[in-house]
Amino acid sequence: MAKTIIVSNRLPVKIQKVNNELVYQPSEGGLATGLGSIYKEGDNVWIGWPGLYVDNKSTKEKINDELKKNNMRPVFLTEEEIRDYYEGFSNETLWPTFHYFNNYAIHEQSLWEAYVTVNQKFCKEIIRIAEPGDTIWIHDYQLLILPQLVRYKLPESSIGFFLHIPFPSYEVFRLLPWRKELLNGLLGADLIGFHTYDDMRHFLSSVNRIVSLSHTNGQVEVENRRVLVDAFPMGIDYEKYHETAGSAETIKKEVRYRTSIGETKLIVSIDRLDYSKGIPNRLLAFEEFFKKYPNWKGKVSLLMVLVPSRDKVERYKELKEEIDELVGRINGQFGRLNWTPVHYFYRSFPLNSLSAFYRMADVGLVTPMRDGMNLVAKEYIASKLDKTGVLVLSEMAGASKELLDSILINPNDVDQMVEALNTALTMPKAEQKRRIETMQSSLRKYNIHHWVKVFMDRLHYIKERQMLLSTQLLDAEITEEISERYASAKRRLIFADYDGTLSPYTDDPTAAGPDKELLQVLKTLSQDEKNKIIIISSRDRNTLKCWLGHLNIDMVAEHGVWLKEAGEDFQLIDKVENRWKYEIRPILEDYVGRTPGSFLEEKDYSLVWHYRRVETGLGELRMRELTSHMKYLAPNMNLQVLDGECIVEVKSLEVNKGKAAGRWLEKYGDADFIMSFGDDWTDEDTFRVMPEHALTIKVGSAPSIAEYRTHSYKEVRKLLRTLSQTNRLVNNHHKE
Ligand code: GDG
Repeated sequence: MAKTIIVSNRLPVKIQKVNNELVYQPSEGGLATGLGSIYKEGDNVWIGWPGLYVDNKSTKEKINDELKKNNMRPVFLTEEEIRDYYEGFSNETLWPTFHYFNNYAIHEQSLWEAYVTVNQKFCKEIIRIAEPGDTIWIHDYQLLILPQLVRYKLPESSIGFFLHIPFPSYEVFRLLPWRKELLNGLLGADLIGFHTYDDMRHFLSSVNRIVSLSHTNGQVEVENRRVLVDAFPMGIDYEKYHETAGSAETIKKEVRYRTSIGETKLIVSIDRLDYSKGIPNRLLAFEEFFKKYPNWKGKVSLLMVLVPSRDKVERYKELKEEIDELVGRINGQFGRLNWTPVHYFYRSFPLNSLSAFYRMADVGLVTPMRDGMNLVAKEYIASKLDKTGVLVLSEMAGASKELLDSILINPNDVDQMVEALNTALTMPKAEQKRRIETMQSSLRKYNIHHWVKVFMDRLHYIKERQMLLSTQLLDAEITEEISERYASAKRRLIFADYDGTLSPYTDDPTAAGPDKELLQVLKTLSQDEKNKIIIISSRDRNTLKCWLGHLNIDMVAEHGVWLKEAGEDFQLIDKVENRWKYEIRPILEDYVGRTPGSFLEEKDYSLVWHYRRVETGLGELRMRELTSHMKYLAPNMNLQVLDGECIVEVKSLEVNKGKAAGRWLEKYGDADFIMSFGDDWTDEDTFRVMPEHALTIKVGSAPSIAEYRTHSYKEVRKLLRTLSQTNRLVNNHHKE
């Protein structure tokens, strides 16, 4: 049976050596809880580093066997790998960059190489156990290139990736020397998830600018595979936090803590010690708070838990010293014999203690400079059984997008934090209750189990979409069938669009003329008297004539306004009303004026605004503006607005490619082989008029009514070449 393979840097277990014995403790993290329901089932498995350095074989085997019983597989790391991949590239290059502390980031090739090596190690372990049909879910910034490594080895596999930390804006991400490799690595996944919409759009913009792939509704075409990018705000195990807060053990602890602290009001903050968590700013605000509101002295304390983390990294040591100093300064300045302003703990606590802190706290203070989500904010709300308490939350945390009933602050604004503390401490109970209730009902619904389900559903969705698209692919078998039909036909009609179908798109549309290969294949095909080749393009007639006029082929220019049979001149299809141009031209000219790099092209029966050379992003913005502007005007003026490859074209509804193609279908009603190629949605009009026995072939992956699909113009050429040779082979055969 197909299984799910979870992959993360750390396994959901803590292994420690106590008196030379290995002690296994399940990890309490939200991710472990959320995915627990998955990896513990059947053959499912979790792959990760067990979190400690193991130097001998027999211990490795022991760990291996023990973990196997609990559906886990270890990836062991050498001491150098722990230093360079984990502490180095992951925590000293990626972590600071992704949290906008890019001036803290180190850029060292040797660390990058270790990162690649360890990702390969993870890949090997996946390959060892993955079977066709399995789902692989990779987590977080330590494994950014793993999706692509797995994709190379298992091209058909179903791979999801979730990033737990923020994805920075393009301007920051681009600073990384390995930016391309990192993006391509991620794009090996089928689904890429982020906590927030902002992270997702930062990622898509980097993909667009760095690896030149655009997206439609969060879907990116990567080498003929559709990748879905989406936001999945991670939830917590709501019931667990809610129930723990009501447990006898927690209440017992609360009573004990309260007895030693006394009846002061309490503000609680809980974080891993990290510069991204905004701890010094929080302390500065707390200091300012007593200066601005001295009447709170003696009446409120801050209970600050900092969980030791990455203490081998210099930055973290420095931060620890800075915090120690600030706490000392505040306590020294304001403290009294019977009152401590900051209760500071540099260690971790069991869940019950944490829960007691949440219960006791009048204010939850969460002030990161950047945070992917921040689960502490959510846990604080879930633990408030009596529904009193106020959350003060940084708008730089992903959680701020959901917890709108908290007091949102900018962690760089000390004055604002001071005011927020005062507002929180004086907020009427009824108001507190209203806010907590609203947030609780949302957290209850969007919990960790919901998060896992939605992610998995989306992964299955995109896999199904990919399959749907790939079933129609023009493969070797279908090509052979087409060749046979072609060979036995008496009269053949071949309709083909030009740009994007027979030729690639270029930066300069005037430079997209046919190359030797294309001219040769068209020439060979058109020399066969059974063939009629018709190029149906939106190009102007003079360009088409200049590029292809010397061949024995028919042509349709400007979407069907002009028709030409081989050897003759272009004829106007019908008299078409053109007065609309007076009204529309000034609007398009206005867009040209506002958009450097864009230009207006005037065709006989249409106007085209080009933005191929406009700054990336600006062009798309103006295009959306212009199309919505035009789509509002168009229906009343009997016009059609087409948004194609870096163009917006406005034309009369009376002309279209299908109407033009109809002329040939009528004239050559006896044709027993009809084939039509096209890549954009104007070609759908051609497909639509084709008789049932015709072969319709879409180039690219956009939705289409065509029967078959190819990835690019190259395959169209290949097919045409095959047909032109079929032709020759058959003729030779007859001659023999
Ligand atoms: C990363 C992203 C994102 C803390 N102290 C103790 C303890 N904790 C638990 C908390 C909470 C967890 O650790 C911390 O989670 P956060 O979300 O606050 O932060 P990161 O560790 O940086 O996590 C973050 C997260 O991934 C998930 O995607 O939200 O943005 O940076 O659950 O309760 N638990 C116990 N004792 C402690 O002393 N038992």
